[in-house]
Amino acid sequence: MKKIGIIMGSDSDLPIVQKAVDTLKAFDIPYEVHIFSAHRTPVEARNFSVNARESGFGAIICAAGMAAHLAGAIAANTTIPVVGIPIASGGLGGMDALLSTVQMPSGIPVATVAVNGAVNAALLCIQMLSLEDKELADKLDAKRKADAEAILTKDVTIASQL
Ligand code: RP5
Repeated sequence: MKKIGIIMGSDSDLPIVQKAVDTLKAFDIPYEVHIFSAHRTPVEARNFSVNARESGFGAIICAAGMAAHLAGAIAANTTIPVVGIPIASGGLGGMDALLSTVQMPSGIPVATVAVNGAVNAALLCIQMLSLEDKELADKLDAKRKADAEAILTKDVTIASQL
């Protein structure tokens, strides 16, 4: 199975990024985690991206806040899928990172999830891997079913309580 790269711009992003790691772990997906910054360590970020396909990555998750150019900078140097997580850090509540991550020029796509949307970033990557992996597709179906059942249980509980 291909592995998923998880890159964050700073270790201060880790509390959010941890949710992506936990989601990949729950599905037994191989992954590698790094701190690379488009601004502070651009050479290392570029090297990772340039070598990502031959290193066995199937997709790369990039999490960054503020002037969040990480996902775009990584996407500029690879044609494997890049998923961006805008992180709410700094004084603008993540709107800065959202716009910096999502507004990519035509030709260099970044699939941007919600601000702090780390779980969906991981699930999106798992869904990509599941295209060639029936067992993984079945696990995704089972999770959807379990999630729906959990909500239906809450519905019954709340209807009886209020
Ligand atoms: C971004 O700047 C990082 O992704 C982080 O969200 C933000 C602040 O970084 P630190 O100053 O906490 O290292 O590059």
